[in-house]
Amino acid sequence: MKIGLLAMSGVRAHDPELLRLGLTLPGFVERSKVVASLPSLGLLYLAARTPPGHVIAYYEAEGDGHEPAELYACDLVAISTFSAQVFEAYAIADRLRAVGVRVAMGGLHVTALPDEAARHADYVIVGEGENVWPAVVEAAARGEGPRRFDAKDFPPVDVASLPVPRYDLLGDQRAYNRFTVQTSRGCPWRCDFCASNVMLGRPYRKRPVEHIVRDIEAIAQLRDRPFIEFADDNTFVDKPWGKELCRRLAPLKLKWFTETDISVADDAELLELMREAGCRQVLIGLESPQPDALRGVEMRADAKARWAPRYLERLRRIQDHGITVNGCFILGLDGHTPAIFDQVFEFALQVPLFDVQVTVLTAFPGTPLYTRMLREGRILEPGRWDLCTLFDVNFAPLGMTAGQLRAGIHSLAERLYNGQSTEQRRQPFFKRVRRRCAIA
Ligand code: B12
Ligand code: SF4
Repeated sequence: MKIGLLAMSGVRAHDPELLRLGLTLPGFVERSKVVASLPSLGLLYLAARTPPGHVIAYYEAEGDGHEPAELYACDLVAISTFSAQVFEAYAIADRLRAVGVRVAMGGLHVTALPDEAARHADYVIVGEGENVWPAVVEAAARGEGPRRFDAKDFPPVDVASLPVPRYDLLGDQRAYNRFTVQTSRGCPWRCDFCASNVMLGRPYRKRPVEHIVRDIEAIAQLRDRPFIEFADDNTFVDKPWGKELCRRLAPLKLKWFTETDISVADDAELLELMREAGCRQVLIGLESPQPDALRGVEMRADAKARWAPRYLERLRRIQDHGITVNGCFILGLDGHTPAIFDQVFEFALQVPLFDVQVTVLTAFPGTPLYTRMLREGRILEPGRWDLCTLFDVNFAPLGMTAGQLRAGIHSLAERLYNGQSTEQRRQPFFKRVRRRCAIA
């Protein structure tokens, strides 16, 4: 069979005012530009698990109507879904099926809502794909009719036996400036809004360090000095393993970025090793500078509410080690009033945070937050998955109106990302790094 893997690429946002701001504020577009060109790691894993005897190719679509023509010559097309682009993916799937191409759909959105996806796909896959995919390919090769595959009915994915993702399929047609590698799957915490962790419902699992190095070396065969983005939920949960990882990465002379919780700040040795291993930035979900607004958000141990009172000193400690922080705030939490916009702005400058990401509270399907908001009648337009962008408001906040939330994020974005604030947030970091270099 000829198999096409289709990733929906780019970032999504509908709010016209934010889109306008995005065009004029460099700090706002920087990260979106960088991340928009990341390939789909999930599909590259499936490619590596495809049984022999099939021809396989990787494609990307920027949106509905932009799918490559080559897909129509495939026997089977596998589409990976996030909520924000799922309607575009469904439209493409419908067109492919209309001309007889079989369509398999998996990923986070489909895992949460398999019945919805079954209206648009021949094969719907729930959960992690690696051990299910060979059965999907065989079903398609036999010409089997529509069917659902659940990862629970297959052996669980052992992260110690993951293959090298087929990075070689990416070719040269897109300017991929970063590559994703996973060092771990899952997260020990349970934030009520988190779509990535809750969805797959598996415990935190870390990969053998030598496999991570093996995957990075595979990327280095294709690109000189690649920038690596670890596509983890929370990389440095296990500190001794994290240190071992950094020791193995250091000789590779890489630059990398990852997502982690703030507990890295409490281990000076780890921070030192991270910097020596090429860590350029850590993205940390702070969610709110206000501990009260965080109460109950992390459902296992109220970790974020407990951490928040010491955010300032811990963030400074990370940046003092020469690693920039991208601090992420969620606006519109139940404990937030319109005062939150000034509080976030002041906090970002007080640290000062090298990068800041402000997004609106988003109820992704499958999350505890979504179930609660639906029960409370607070979703403004139920089923509008295209609004699950992290930038579009689709719920009624408690401490302000939806309009105040929209206006607040607009003005906050304008204040945070203008040239003067960006300079104010970044300059102290550069000064400290120069001082460190002079001392060393
Ligand atoms: C890298 C990344 C991106 C890249 C994606 C590149 C790409 N084309 O895949 C970019 C930067 C483009 C991106 C964009 C967006 N992202 Co993003 N992103 C991530 C991140 C950090 C890692 C994803 C990843 O690589 N995971 C590792 C792989 C191995 O897992 P996977 O993709 O889930 O695939 C496995 C299974 O799902 C399954 N599977 C997946 N697809 C298929 C298909 C078939 C046929 C089968 C059988 C199985 C299968 O098998 C795979 C292997 O086990 C996650 C956070 C996270 N930790 O997951 C957020 C995350 C996925 N992103 C998110 C969001 C909200 C967005 C945006 C909407 C942001 C925006 N405003 O634009 C956009 C979506 C637009 C779009 N193009 O779809 C949310 C999604 C929530 C949801 N339910 O949709 C997440 C979970 C972050 C979060 N916690 O909020 N993102
Ligand atoms: S700490 Fe991050 S990855 Fe872990 S559950 Fe919370 S939001 Fe998700």
